[in-house]
Amino acid sequence: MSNPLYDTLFGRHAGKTTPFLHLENGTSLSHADFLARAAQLAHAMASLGVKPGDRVAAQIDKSPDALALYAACAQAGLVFLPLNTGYTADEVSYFVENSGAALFVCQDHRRDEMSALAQTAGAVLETLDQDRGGSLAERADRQSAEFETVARNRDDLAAFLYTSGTTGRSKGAMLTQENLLSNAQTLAELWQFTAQDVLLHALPIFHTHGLFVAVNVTLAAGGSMIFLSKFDLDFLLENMHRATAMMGVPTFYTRLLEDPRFTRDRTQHMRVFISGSAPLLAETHVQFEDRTGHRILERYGMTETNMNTSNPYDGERRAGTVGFPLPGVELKITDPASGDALAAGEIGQIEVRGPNVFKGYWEMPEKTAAELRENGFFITGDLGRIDDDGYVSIVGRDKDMIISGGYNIYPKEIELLIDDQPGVLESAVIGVPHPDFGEAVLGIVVAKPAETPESDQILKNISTSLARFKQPRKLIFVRELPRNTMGKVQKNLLRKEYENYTE
Ligand code: MCA
Ligand code: AMP
Repeated sequence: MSNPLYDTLFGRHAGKTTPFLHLENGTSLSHADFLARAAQLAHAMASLGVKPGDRVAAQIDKSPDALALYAACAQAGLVFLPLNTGYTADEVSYFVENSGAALFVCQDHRRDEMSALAQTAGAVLETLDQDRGGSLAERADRQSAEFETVARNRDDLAAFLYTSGTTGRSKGAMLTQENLLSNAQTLAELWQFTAQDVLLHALPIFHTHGLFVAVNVTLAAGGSMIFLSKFDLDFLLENMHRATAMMGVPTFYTRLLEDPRFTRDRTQHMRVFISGSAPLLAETHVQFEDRTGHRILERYGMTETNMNTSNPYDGERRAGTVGFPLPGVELKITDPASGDALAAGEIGQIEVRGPNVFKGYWEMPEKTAAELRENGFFITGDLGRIDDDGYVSIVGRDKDMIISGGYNIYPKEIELLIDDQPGVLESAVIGVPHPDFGEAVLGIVVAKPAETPESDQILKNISTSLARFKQPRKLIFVRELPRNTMGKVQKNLLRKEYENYTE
């Protein structure tokens, strides 16, 4: 019986005793050991009554066990739903409930905090920690290291990733085996990954970039990873000579460039540096080449689509562009009002179609219909242009979204919380330039007449409902928000007014 995702990414490495994960403590884990652990975790989940097709939500620290949980879900035919460890219990409760997760795996130290929400959602609660600790790890320790792979086909769901919207509640993007597999294989080939590659992996594994791009591409090629629990500049610099490739958000590259220890010598052994998730400034691209001789390879993707475009591996990597549509992916620029395709060079909304495009939003047929056309094209919400040579550039966003350090933040979610605070009439949340994170979150607030709400109190109140990285760095009080004739807040004017704001 076959299970394309498991067989292609994991199963074919069975029995290999060569290292798969090189860990920070100097030890390594072979493919065989990794797969044995995945099998134990698959048994552990089955013993808890979790069945093929069930969702498994996981808010756990990055570790070999956390990655093995992903492999275990693939092998057992479960839908993996990874969650940012920064999310508060309020945020998590929505995901667990909305997805109907059968199992919720959290960090051991947060078990008490999470137990009520798991119970309300009807999910079994287990814990998993970095060093094989936690109740699920202990249960797995007692299981067999061989698990009979559950049959799946390419159209079956493999993962749910939640992505917020401009109107409020997060949507669960349903990704199939085909979505993940086709993208991993295409990228591995395009970027010429082989079994000899060693990827410096410092990204979180709860988002598309760290999990489906970095991990799946490495697995598709049979390579290995230097697997950091989080971004650590010193460790990266010290270990770069052992690696051949790196993937990161632009903040990774600007941080490296800020450090004088990051020299041409240190990058000699590297084959490729890949960037995505947020715009890479053309000046960073140029600075990077001046310092190291390497031209960063920038690509563009989304939670709903995995990767859509990439600069070429062999051809010219053009700064300020995200390259060409991937093989098998169609991309067009359309008029946001009519949906008609625009001529080359014109700016419009980016639409994509291909085996990478998701199946829709979980139990949200209207939202799915609004963004995923019947003909298969997905409306990305990004604004772009294709130049005469076919390179795609992203010139802006039709959606109201902030990208901070590679994390996407939807202002609406924050505005709703601020607007609920005593003494607040209304608010607008915007992204302003930030030297490290690219953009930082700023809240512009209007108080109710004759009221004087306290900034610190508002920030404190909303902090229990909002991950730290989403919380505004500061609130600025104004008498009124600029509006157009339709009454819509003109965020472009606010962004212009506060563009030189520094913390
Ligand atoms: C941490 N902090 C942040 C961020 N990260 N604030 C705003 N934006 C952030 N991204 C805050 C913390 O809450 C803390 O606040 C302070 O900064 C220091 O935290 P620390 O953990 O030390 O930060 P760090 O480890 O240096 O993290 C920065 C980081 C990290 C390495 C840039 O955010 C990161 O790994 N980002 C990658 C995100 C990613 O993988 N995106 C891919 C999404 P305080 O001190 O005030 O408490 S997938 C995607 O977008 C699509 C599909 C694609 O195309 O890839
Ligand atoms: P998400 O699906 O929430 O992870 O975020 C995807 C969004 O990140 C895209 O719609 C783009 O707006 C943005 N993005 C990803 N890669 C790039 C890139 N290379 N340049 C500019 N924006 C990017």
